[in-house]
Amino acid sequence: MRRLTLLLAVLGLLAAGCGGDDGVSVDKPWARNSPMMASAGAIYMDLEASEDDRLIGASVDSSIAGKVEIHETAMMDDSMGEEGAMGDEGAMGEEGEMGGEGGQMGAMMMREVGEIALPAGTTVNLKPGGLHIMLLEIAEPLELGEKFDVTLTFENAGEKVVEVEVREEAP
Ligand SMILES: [Cu+2]
Repeated sequence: MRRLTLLLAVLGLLAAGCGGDDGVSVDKPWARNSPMMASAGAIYMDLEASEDDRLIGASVDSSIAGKVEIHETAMMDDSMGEEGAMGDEGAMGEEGEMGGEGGQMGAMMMREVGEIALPAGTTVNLKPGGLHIMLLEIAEPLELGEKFDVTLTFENAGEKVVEVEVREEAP
């Protein structure tokens, strides 16, 4: 029994070591045009840090987009209303509740979050309807199959360049 425990501990260490050499591993990066804004796009991926880290910035070549921000999409609720960014909260709230199945977009809002926390060993998903890297002022609509580089900046792991492919849905 003792030996089995030791073996499991060793396997655990090996597993933890995999892919953690460069600090943050990036899986399944992809991008698409924003369904809501003609001049915008979004990048999604899975991030996992081997030690606590934070994604603090991202950039792409200016031929792809003029501006890159870290965003989060969330269902609009009372706490977002309190921020008052949109003003006229009462009207917005009612609109959202009336939306029903066809009005889901009306109840979704996104905001700039500036950074994404990456707790050690936890996979953080950037995905439609959640966290994403927003491409603003895109020069031309992204074309399916097109590939481009995004430079990710991590607080501890530093910069990492990742190639993303434009797709209709997650790989
Ligand atoms: Cu966004």
